[in-house]
Amino acid sequence: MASPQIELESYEQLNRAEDQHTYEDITRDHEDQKNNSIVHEVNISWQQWTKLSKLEVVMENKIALLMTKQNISAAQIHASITERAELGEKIEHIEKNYTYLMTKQNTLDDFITTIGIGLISRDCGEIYLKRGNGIYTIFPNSSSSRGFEVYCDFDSDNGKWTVFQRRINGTTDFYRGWEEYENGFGNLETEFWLGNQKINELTSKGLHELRVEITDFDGNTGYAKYSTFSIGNVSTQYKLKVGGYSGNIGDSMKENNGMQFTTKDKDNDHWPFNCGERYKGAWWYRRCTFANLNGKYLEGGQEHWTGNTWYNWTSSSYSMKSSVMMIRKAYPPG
Ligand SMILES: [Ca+2]
Repeated sequence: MASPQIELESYEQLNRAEDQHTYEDITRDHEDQKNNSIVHEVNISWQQWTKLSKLEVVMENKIALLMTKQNISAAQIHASITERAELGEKIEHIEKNYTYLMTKQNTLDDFITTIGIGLISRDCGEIYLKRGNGIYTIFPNSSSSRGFEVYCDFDSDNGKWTVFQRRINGTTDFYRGWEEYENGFGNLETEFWLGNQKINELTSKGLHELRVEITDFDGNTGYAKYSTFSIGNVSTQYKLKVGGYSGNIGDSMKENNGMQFTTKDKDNDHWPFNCGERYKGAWWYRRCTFANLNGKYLEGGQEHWTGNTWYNWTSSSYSMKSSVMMIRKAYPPG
């Protein structure tokens, strides 16, 4: 960097030199400058003009290109805006469809729930998908998830019967104690007692009717129907309520109405001794009974009070070849 003192000296020298210029010098310098400037202008025009023209064309082309690009950008922006608008419409459409489908799904869910509740059968009268007579799972207590298997009869007397007792060939021993009668035993396809707990559960709500079918060893069949049937829970000792007889084998259960259940190990009867032991069965004995369908299975039409008897049909202690006891919901007339 030059010192300010040197700069000042140079400036003063220059001033002194200028002071020495004569008028002629000044005039000549002026003329020279004028000529030089003309030459200078001409020189620029000739050297640069072509270049400038070319540059101008290039610039114009570039401007044109930029304009095109700008137009393309504008078009693209416009297209984007249009696309966005279309996309917005599509989204709106999808949202509407979604709302509609959700409504449909809710309706369908309600329908399935209704059908689902409908498909839960409380007894054989509510089986929708019937596969003929046989074993089905029912849920007698709709507020509980506990279901159990029963045998359904859809043929006898307009069907819908839930079977709770069957004897056909004597392969199952029916001379059993309280607990087994309470919980049930045997094979639902052949011989069984469904169980007092389950019979109570089945008959504790609504009215039920009872149908008894018996067959002797000569192939004769008969039935007894009771318009009222239920048994109480364990606290009542599974007390029987039965009445409203109709049929063709006589009312052999009249004496059992209002009685508690008796087994060989639990005496709830009105007889001084145990009717269960005496009759080799388990029943709603009073001072014993006219019906003893859980008695011994005796072959070939034997007569004995310990047998599978229905006194009012034969006026004897004839032991039946088969017996079936079943219930279904009874609807009050009208
Ligand atoms: Ca007794």
